Parts: sequence; structure tokens; C-alpha cells
Amino acid sequence: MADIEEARKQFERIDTDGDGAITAAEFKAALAQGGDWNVTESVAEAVIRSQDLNGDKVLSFDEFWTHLNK
Ligand SMILES: [Ca+2]
Ligand SMILES: [Ca+2]
Repeated sequence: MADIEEARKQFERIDTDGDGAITAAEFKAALAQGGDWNVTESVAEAVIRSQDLNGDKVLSFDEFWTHLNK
């Protein structure tokens, strides 16, 4: 079981505009910040899609959390 406080901090770090949803662009920017410049927009979109449970193309905290606990 992952730590929900840690997960929330991580989520908020990626969700730079603070609207409670992670977009592909935000995800890509977060990875670039971590030094991974090879992640393209389409790779980021594919990752979001693989974790997106309700099909709105963004990650809510619940979806992020569900993925961490898989
Ligand atoms: Ca956002
Ligand atoms: Ca979603």
C-alpha cells in the first residue's frame, strides 16, 4: 500500500496549475523537470491514457492513486 500523503504531494507537484487533474502536458513537464527530456507529448499522452479510468484524458487524484496501488 502506497502512502497517500506522499502520493498527494507527488500529484500536486505534477498538477502545476492546481486544478486537480494531471494533463499530458503537465505530466511531460514533470518528467522533463526530473531530467527525462526524452518523453514526448505522445508518450505522455499514452501514459495518461493507460491510467485514465473514466476516459476524460486527464488523471484525477483517484486515478493516480488507483494506479499506485495496482
Ligand atoms: Ca492540472
Ligand atoms: Ca480521468
